[in-house]
Amino acid sequence: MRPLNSLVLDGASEPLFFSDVHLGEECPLLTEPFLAWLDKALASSKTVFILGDLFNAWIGDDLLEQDRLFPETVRAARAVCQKLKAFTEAEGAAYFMAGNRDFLIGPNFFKRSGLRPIAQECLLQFAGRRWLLCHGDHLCIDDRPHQDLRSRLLSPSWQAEFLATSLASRAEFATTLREKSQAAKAMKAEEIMDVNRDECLRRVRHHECLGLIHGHTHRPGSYPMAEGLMRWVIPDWYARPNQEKYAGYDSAGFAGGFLRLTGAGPELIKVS
Ligand SMILES: [Mn+2]
Repeated sequence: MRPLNSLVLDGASEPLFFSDVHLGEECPLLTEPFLAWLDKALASSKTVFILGDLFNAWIGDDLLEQDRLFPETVRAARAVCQKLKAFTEAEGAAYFMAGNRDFLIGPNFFKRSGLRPIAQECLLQFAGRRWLLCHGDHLCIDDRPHQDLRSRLLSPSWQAEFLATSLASRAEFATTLREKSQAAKAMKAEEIMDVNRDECLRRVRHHECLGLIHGHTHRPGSYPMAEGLMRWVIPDWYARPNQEKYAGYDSAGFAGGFLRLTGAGPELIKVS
């Protein structure tokens, strides 16, 4: 299925946006609360967007056909697919944009979930306004090592070669990559891992949009750009590492959220 570069929504139903849920082995406490919120979201809108990093690591759709490797990821993925399939069969529309962790979500996953793939930069026209949707990591141009890795992992030849190896060796690769990325992150300055403001403005001007909606940076909020343009960052999801320690102020042990696009503009909704 070819990813869509643009879409027009008529404004009858306010779309919801999720990103950076990072479901998987590293955060099993998040699966149930997220699935419960997904149910609520699907009941309250006819259009849902997932703008990347739904999973902490996705090493190929054949994950779904087994139970031994990444069992929490597989369990969460099957549940997500089932919910979205029912939603899309009942006339809902659900769109998926690849993040830097789940870019290997492929045709089988799309078929099982009813999700439609959208391109890395996708224009959305809603209620007479144009928004640029992206995951966000391609805007972090000051992080050279990330951009170099990104171009390597997104190349079709690398992906074809990788997918031809065994699931077990792909799992090992993903685990090593994750460890390397965490070690590198600890060494990088905070602002290097954020989007480059000039680049954001360039992309928004290039597409003649009113603003930008993205995830990835884990800095939820709304940020004014030049010329009255706005950049909105969708909330990321995380579970508290130690529920007992934090029990005093958050018994549910997780935090997350989503963005709702209304006729008046985006709204951030945080949940915990
Ligand atoms: Mn990301």
